[in-house]
Amino acid sequence: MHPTTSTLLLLLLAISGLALAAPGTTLPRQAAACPAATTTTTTYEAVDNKGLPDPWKFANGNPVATADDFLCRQAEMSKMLQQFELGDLPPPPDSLTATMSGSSSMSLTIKVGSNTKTISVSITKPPGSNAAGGPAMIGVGGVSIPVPAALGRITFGNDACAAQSNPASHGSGWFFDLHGKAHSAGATLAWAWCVGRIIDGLEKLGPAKTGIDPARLGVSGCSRNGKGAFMVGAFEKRIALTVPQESGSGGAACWRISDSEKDKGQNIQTARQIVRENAWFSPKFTTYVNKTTSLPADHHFLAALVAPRGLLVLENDIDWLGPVSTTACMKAGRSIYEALGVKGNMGFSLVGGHGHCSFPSSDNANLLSFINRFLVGTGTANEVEQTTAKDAALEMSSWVGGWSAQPKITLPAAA
Ligand code: MCU
Repeated sequence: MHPTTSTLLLLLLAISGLALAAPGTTLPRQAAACPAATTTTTTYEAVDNKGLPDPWKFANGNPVATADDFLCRQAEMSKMLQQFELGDLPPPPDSLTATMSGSSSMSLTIKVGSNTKTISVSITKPPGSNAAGGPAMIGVGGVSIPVPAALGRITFGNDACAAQSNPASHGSGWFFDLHGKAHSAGATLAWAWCVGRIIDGLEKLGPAKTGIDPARLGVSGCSRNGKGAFMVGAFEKRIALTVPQESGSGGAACWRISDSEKDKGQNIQTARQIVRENAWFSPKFTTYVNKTTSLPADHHFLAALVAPRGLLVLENDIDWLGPVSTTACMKAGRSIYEALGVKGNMGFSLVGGHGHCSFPSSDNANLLSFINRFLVGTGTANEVEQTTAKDAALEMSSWVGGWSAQPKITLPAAA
């Protein structure tokens, strides 16, 4: 039997449908940047705001109503976080060269002004990857989540980029060798910049040499390195999937909510404690840690910066990490994804009863669905919003009750 024109057409449609579903084309990427003309403010005022800052209002009070507005609000959120707590994110380096030594080590030579550093990065190619390369997970100091064997792995030695022993670590590491010891960046933001250089190297060498498709990179890390993984996803837009694990305070928790929990007698890490413990944040942050209600940006904005890309936030019910704070903060973050019509691109899972950084097997399917959706390019992500924190304890209306009505924004189609 000869195929009719309509069956041929159907066949063609099916083929083009398959082509559209190919990995790399279905992954939500960061949309375009904010049109430059609308980003005029370079420094922001402190606020006096008990509730979480309203994502739907610019600092000047203007509403955030369109896709362009949102992209510009993201730029504003990024600058605010840098100004108040993280320090400055430098531009890309003046030059970067990359070479592979053997099949599992990439060497980068990076030049900023008159400073030059050469670093090596350990890479495990995705098994059987072809010239197009496969997906890979970047581990900030390694990963503590089960990464499927089909993925490549990149170990980011974050301590060498910016040290994290104590507050006096600020200024140590190859980030500071390049930018100067007095650079304002806290370690977690420095790590985001350093990961950006690894991605530069992967892009320069190309998938045929590295085995990795730089458009299909995930990032994860646990605890202090989970704070880092969140910053990497928020500030490095080439990351397709961000999985911060048990990042707690300084990661998925909001500063204001942690302070409020502390005031209720919880043994929870707060901003004023964290700057005395380590160099994760900028020295600039010390000005605000005793009055977190003055911050124009809190950590629900980290989720807003990752949006619309894949984000799966994993938490634990350990008091110090702030289960109420991480849940309420990330609920607020997820409502931002919702306004963008991509609520499912962000998941939040707080499962208790397991050791710190030991991944609970009950989350296996959720994690796999996010990896498949955002890195492999197959299937749909599970709908994930679960927590042991009780609704009443979350007091959501006191955190987001003062926000403008949630807009409906459609970001431009992925490039
Ligand atoms: C949850 O991350 C940190 C926490 O912020 C610190 O206060 C504590 O000392 O260490 C945690 C961690 O990194 O554990 C491995």
